Amino acid sequence: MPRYLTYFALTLAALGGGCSNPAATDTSPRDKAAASATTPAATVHDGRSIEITGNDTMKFSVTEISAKPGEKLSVTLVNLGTTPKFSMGHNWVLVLPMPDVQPFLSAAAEAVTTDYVPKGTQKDRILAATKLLGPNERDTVTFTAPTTPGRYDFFCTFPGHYQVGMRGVLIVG
Ligand SMILES: [Cu+2]
Repeated sequence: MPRYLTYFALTLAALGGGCSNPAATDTSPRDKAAASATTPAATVHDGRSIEITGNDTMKFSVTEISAKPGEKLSVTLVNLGTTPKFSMGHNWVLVLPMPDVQPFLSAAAEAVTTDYVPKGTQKDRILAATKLLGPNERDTVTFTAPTTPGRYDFFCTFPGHYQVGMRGVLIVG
């Protein structure tokens, strides 16, 4: 409590009350207004916001997302782990349905220079992707859900993380 308020309170106490003192009720709303003015506004993204965390256990906090066809979504991935990015980076990559995900994962594992995001034809299968994140980093990707109802897999393309279970599904319907 600021010193002048302490003094004010003590003065009121000394006077034996203050519940009905108009000065006291005047002060409170003004303080609240000042406090909210200095509170930073929340970051606004387009579309429905979905926050997903990942950590050193190589799992996503959200493994199923439902969306309407063509709905605008804003996915934020937060890496809450502590292991350095070069050995435990995480990203969130949404892909088109494919008969076998293995070729995609192999291409991703080899794409060291592009943060494990594959190039060429495999890249064309990506619908949305965040950056590869180290500890305490976050990234948001805004995209439009496919207009075709169905199940769209998402996962982390850091080598081995899909296999451990760092994956989930976007259900459009
Ligand atoms: Cu990962």
